[in-house]
Amino acid sequence: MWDKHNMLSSTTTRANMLFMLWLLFSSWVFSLVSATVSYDSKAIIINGRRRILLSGSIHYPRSTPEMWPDLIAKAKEGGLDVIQTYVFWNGHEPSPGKYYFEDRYDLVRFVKLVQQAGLYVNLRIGPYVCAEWNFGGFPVWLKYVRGIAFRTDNGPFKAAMQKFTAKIVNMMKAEKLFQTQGGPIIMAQIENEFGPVEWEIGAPGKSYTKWAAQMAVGLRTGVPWIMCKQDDAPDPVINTCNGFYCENFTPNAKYKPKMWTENWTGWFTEFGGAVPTRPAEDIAFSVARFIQNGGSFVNYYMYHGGTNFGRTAGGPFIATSYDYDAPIDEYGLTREPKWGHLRELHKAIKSSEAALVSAYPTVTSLGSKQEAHVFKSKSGACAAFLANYDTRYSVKVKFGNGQYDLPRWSISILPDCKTAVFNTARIGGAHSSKKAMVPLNRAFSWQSYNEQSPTADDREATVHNGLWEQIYLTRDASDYLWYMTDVKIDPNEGFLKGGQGPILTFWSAGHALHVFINGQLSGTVYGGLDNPKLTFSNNVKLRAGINRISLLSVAVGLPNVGTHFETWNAGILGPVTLKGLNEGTRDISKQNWSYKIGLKGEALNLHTVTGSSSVEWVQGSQLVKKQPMTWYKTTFNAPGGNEPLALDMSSMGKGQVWINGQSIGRHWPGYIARGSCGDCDYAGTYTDKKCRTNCGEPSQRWYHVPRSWVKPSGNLLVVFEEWGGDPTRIALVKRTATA
Ligand SMILES: *[C@@H]1O[C@H](CO)[C@@H](O)[C@H](O)[C@H]1NC(C)=O
Ligand SMILES: CC(=O)N[C@H]1CO[C@H](CO)[C@@H](O)[C@@H]1O
Repeated sequence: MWDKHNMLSSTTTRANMLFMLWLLFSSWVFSLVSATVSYDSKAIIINGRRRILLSGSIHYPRSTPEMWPDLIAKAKEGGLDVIQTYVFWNGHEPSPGKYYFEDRYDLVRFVKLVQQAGLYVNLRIGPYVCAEWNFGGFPVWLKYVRGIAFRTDNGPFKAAMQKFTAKIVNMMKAEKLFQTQGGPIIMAQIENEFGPVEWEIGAPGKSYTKWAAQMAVGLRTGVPWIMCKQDDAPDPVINTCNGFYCENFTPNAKYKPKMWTENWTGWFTEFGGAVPTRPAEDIAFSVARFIQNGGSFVNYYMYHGGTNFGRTAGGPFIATSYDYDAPIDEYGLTREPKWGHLRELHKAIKSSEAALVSAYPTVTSLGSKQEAHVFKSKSGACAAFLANYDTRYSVKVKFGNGQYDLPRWSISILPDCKTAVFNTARIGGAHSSKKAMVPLNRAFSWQSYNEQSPTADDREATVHNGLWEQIYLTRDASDYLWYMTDVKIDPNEGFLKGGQGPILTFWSAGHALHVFINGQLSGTVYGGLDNPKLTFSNNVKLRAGINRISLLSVAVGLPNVGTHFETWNAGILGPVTLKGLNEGTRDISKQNWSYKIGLKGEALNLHTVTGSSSVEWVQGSQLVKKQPMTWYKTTFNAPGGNEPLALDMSSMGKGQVWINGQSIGRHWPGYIARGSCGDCDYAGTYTDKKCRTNCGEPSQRWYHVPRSWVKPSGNLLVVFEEWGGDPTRIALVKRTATA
């Protein structure tokens, strides 16, 4: 019953047999041999049945456990079969050997909720995850293991990676969560988009890939492993495609199915960048195009993006919102018409499943830019996809005995080869309404506390002769590191007799920085996603005698992508010079510098109820506004109802926000989105530069306040503001459907 594509060569047959042997062996390891997951050239096979699988990424720490059941239910209602998630190592092992699997990091609970909903799980263990997540998911302590180099043929790294991967696999096994044990996990992923790195680093990369595949397979999960963006994924690991389109992807062996593990539903937002969106018509088109070309597994990255709470955002400069223009928005509400349109697409694909999994497509031309892909099985099932690739013209095509209207850049699906039940460019009107932020008219009553800049003689500071890299000192326990030194100015300096002060110049590896001279803010500089590095070069006001120079270097998320990104520095590495003195230019890099990790307010836990009562706050007419380095606090009662909540922070600059001691993330509405926001025609190849919004406005104005973090009354809201802002204009809003 197979057409020519299915005539297996003897080598592939042999490989298939080896694979079957491997499967038999791995299932033998478990006492429960009831369920199996395997694959062939067509599809993933679950319990003997080939399946077209529609999957969506939901990252458990990017929402709250209270949100999970509803997110999963909406994914199911949207027509998904599989939930895909990464596993976030740095969340699970904050210090070596000390594991954390509670609250938002309760992986077992998340997987079990997916199981209860009747969906499958694709567990992308990584443990490198990229994901715009801090340090790509690696714990920062890992960088300081002796002799380590990440993601290459390196002993200490491989040992650590294997230990964590085995820990997760064993945890899943102990809870019987693999499909072969009756659980929902049908697939696991090792590494992540390593192909491009391997290409760059060569031989050690190649042997690392082999090792990673063998190590993973050796853990005997009983379910297939995948490697995405890894053309040389060794058998039996399946290599899969990531991208905005994947229709032309072919796996590296004829006996592997064509899988698309990251279909980007939108794109992430960076502070300082415009907000990318992707039209629903184009996503639907890309998915239909993949399926019509023989694809059998599609994952939406992201189906729900969520929030980079706390300091989990990677980068540097990744925004707190990880909304991703996904079918379920950051707040857990369906995004229309995207969610509804894709649900219709999924129904059409599922109605065609019998034909799709049992036949290869016959492709015929219907015009210069039009094609029919027909799947006809021996048993009589027939499904057709009629495609119009023309970005400018819609056309009428003849197919079978019928005529079909194909809008430009669209695909119609005919599950019986006769009736077009869905077209990717035709969005039905039945989808529920759009959502908007609606202010809840209640003013907060604020109190303020001023964070003084410390000086080189600070008793808690560490003194070092010369400059230190930032993360080496902070170990990322805080965004903030103070670099402090004293500069002696002779009363005879020329500039003191009128004229400008000397020019202070330094270079920093990033990411943002404030300059304080004798307690006064004398400048703020920051980099951006394209270039986190920054230079400060400005006249500063110095006086005769001792001058206190305090530089606050600020990290905004550690890098998550790039070859050996773990070696990227942050902070002031020098030289630091003063130009325009009688002696000419003085290099102050090599003198004594004092270092202080974090803010005073952080050390005092001002974001908590007990901590916040440890200092004197002022209020009323004394309330400090538009001053840098200010802490604000207020208490409020929760609004009724159950709509998601957010804070409108547009009157503020940069800092961090906490509700009842929990960090809702970094705020940075002062970083205005650069670039141009042009037209957004759904037709034509999508890139993340197309269909952008928010240009000239804050990259992120609203910050999600999870409902489960607020109690009916007496909620403590704390804001730390670096730049200066007007807290009286911070507003609580609810996200709700507009009429
Ligand atoms: C620099 O710091 C070291 C170590 O704290 C100290 O012994 C030394 O006296 C300092 N030098 C100056 C010039 O202050
Ligand atoms: C190389 C790259 O950008 N990879 C990324 C693909 O998609 C998302 C971006 O949101 C990342 O998580 C991947 O790792």
